[in-house]
Amino acid sequence: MNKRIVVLGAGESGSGAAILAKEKGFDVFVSDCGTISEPYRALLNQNGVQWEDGKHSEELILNANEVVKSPGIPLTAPLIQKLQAQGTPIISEIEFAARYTNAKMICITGSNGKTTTTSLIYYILRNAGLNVGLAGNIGNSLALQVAREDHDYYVIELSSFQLDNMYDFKADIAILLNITPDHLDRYDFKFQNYVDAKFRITRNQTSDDAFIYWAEDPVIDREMKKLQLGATLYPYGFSCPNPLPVGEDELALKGRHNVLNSMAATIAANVVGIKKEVIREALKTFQGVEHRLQYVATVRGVRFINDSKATNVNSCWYALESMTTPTVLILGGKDKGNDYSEIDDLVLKKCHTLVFMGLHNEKLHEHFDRFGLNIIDTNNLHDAINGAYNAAKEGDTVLLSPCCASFDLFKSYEDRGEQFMAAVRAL
Ligand code: UMA
Ligand code: ADP
Repeated sequence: MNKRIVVLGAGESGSGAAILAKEKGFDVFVSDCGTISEPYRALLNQNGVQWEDGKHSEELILNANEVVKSPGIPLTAPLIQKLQAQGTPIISEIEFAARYTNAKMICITGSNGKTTTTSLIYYILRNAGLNVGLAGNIGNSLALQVAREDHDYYVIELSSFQLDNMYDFKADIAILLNITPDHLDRYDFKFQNYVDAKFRITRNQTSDDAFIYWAEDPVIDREMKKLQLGATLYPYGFSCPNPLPVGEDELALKGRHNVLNSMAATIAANVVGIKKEVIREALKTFQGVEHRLQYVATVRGVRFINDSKATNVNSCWYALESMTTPTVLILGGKDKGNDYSEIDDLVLKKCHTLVFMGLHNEKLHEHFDRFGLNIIDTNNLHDAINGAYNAAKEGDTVLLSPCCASFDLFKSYEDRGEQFMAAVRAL
């Protein structure tokens, strides 16, 4: 009998894993407790994959030889606990997909800057003419690409959720950008659990592999003093030798954090062996990624910036740090166990108005009301933008950098950013 692989969740990750498992000849079953969206349903049907949705039928799941878990499903889910208790191996889609490719794996993790740095590295490798795929938390299933395409390199953005269930996987090049509190609701509200998940990116690395990390990050620095890693180490930062082949002012991406992201990308490209001229040109021309400190428009002298992807406090810190004018900050949404004190100094230095935009603004009031700033309380985008616009003077910036996830009022951070930009353009 064929080995039975059960895939839990049929979004981008699970559907891709199911297609690859089917292609490799396993007995595959997909179970999703929600409604499988139409494109994924069609993909599964076209490939003859058996599935169910609206439930997790234990009798069809607990008999698996191995389970591929979608990253959005928490380890605390009762079904996962049951599988663990009976000793069924549970792996991530990345772990599964990597078994079926010999491509070089360039993996990027960190609390902030993953998508930007992943996209930049992909851009450099493409410009160098390499056969490269872009995968992982950036939104593309690695498994589907391994099933359908044949790349020599993959640039893979890894979330802590994906790293949680990776065991034998090895990154040829691993990058750790920074570690600040995020997703604590998934880590028992213990920061160290999240730190440990991030460091799983170095698992199985040997001296033939590269570990590129931001040496000035206090959390990374503390861990590096504790750990004995097998990889060849490439620390970077403002206190390390400067790897950039261009001046900071020539970088297409602006802001101090992007200097760091560009350093990490440059070192990765050097390790791959890409010519300096190609790296230089790419750093000068890379267009950046939407919803990250994205300029929207200037209306009556007020600049509007969409930083909807700032879903934690640290990313908002970098956004505020890069502000050069008085600022009206729009923040709020689904709180993930945030500690707002990290941005206190910058809020006091740069902002005259805070606009709270969320269904539950109590925690924001509790933290920020005592500062004596102008506070505007809203529970929808329309009121938030109008409030911000009325409070802003000519020359000010209205910055949407919410520190929070978007799911209380929006479908996703992209949806929040799109709606914000459309509303600004309609002012
Ligand atoms: N589901 C179950 N059982 C459960 C819970 C959920 O069946 O107990 C089902 C849902 O009904 C849904 C499916 O699981 O149909 C969704 O799975 P998922 O949440 O893992 O989402 P995917 O579409 O598979 O996308 C995932 C990543 N999502 C998350 O980690 C939440 C995507 O990252 C990633 O791009 C994709 O795999 C491919 O690797 C997104 C993300 O938000 C961008 N990541 C977080 C972040 O960046 O902060 C970590
Ligand atoms: P991620 O994929 O890790 O969420 P993104 O590249 O999408 O990272 O950026 C998320 C947010 O973090 C954006 O607001 C962006 O401006 C900010 N950011 C980007 N790089 C860094 C960095 N190195 N440190 C802190 N914040 C960053």
